[in-house]
Amino acid sequence: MSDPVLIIGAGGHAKVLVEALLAEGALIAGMLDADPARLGDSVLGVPVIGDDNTAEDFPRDAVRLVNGIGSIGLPEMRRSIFERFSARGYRFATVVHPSAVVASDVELGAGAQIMAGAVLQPGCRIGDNVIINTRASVDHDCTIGDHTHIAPGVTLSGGVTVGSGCHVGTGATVIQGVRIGDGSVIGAGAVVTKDVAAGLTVVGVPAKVVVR
Ligand code: JB3
Repeated sequence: MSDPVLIIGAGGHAKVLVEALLAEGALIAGMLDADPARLGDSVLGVPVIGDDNTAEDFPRDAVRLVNGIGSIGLPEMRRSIFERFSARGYRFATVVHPSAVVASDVELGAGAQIMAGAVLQPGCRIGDNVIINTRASVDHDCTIGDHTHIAPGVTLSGGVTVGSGCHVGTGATVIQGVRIGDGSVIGAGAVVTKDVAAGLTVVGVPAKVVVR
């Protein structure tokens, strides 16, 4: 990484990103948080320097952003941060923790975040603003749509397609070849054995629809 990065948010997800960025050797210019009470805090030694307006103090071509807003359900706030700053001409850095295993041909979208211990096998395509969280395993030829969060410990078998704006909850398993539609939520620990249409929430083993 060459340009310094600014992290949007200073909560739990941002803290894990700071650790990954420091491990990558990135230069972190600071963190921006909407909560004025956070101004002056530091996270693993990185200062909170302002809110989103503070980004204007940095020329767009001399800094890259890291989206530190996570999600525990649909990633709408995270998506909105990415779209709002992208529309204003900012670039988002990809983050790949050095302990992640990323096959040589994997395609990573703008701002994709691959956290510690994740494994991405050959043929995978990871969209913009995606989180592949701690120790998630994404096997060969999977496609993950923009803004989707693959939570810690998820297992995706080969050839799985996950749409955009989805949440695949902690420890869920998706068997090979399954397609998950845009905006779906997969509950923590679910085992998904069949395709899931767009906009559904499924839970359980085997996973069943609970919200349409
Ligand atoms: O499950 C895991 C491993 N991580 C979760 C992550 C994926 O999602 C984590 O446990 C949390 O559930 C969640 O992390 P996140 O998004 O960091 O949540 P939280 O710890 O609540 O921190 C959110 C921070 O973002 C707060 O400090 C807010 O003030 C700040 N914030 C909210 N909206 C914002 C904005 N900051 C900026 N700059 N701009 C905003 O619009």
